[in-house]
Amino acid sequence: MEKLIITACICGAEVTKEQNPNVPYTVEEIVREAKSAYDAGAAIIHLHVREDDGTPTQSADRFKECIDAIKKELPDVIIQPSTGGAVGMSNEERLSPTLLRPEMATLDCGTCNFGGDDIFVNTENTIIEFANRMNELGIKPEVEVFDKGMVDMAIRLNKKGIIKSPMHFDFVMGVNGGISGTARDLNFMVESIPAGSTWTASGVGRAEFPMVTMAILMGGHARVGFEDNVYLSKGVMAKSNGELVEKVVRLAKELGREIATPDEAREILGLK
Ligand code: KMH
Ligand code: ZN
Repeated sequence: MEKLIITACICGAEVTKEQNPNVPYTVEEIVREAKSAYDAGAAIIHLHVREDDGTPTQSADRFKECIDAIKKELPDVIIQPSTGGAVGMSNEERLSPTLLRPEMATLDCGTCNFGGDDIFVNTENTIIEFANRMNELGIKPEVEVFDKGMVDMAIRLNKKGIIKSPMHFDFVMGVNGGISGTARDLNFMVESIPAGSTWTASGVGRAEFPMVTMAILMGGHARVGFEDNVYLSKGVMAKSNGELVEKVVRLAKELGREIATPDEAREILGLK
């Protein structure tokens, strides 16, 4: 089986220090968390950034500051900025980090409830606008899907040439408003994508490690991090993103999957 690419979603936009004091806000904290994840075996850092007080921002300047600081410590890591940002941000704001021409960025392929009164809005025209921007700038999209209809949207846009082949999906399972984090539903997602696609599974909260274990067994790739879950196991707070990545590495070892370096991940994902 292909080597396992581990993505660490170290920061997110919604999770706070109240939920886990190790959630990073400042540039120094973001570098610390990226380094802990990389040292443990992560090849990709899925990046959101914050103001020092924790407010989510999509400012290109703040992204540049964080990416430069991470790259100084970890020159070969793949950095994948979010274009999802936080609920309620404008499209222009969300697209800002693409101006830095990262190797990859997320492309959210549909609208869904996000708990309480929150709705994460991605109309068809938004998805097309974001995909076109990434094509122009040579950025490989990670197709973020929170529900099965979003897979179908990506396939429709792929047939029109708007999202290029081979597509790389991230199945975000267990969002309050999206598809549930169960083996049955992950299997449904995996069976729905075109041959030749690659995929990563991530699970929110308690679904994190079950989804990652399934991905290891099924030949997919794995995402963990504070954005999705702040616990190492039931009732045990993770001290760092690195601890979450270490657990994936242990599971992979037990189940016979080797871990991909960033350059091996570039090869698997067809990054330039
Ligand atoms: N924070 C969510 C509203 C992404 O990074 O592309 C969107 C999100 C997805 O996290
Ligand atoms: Zn994200």
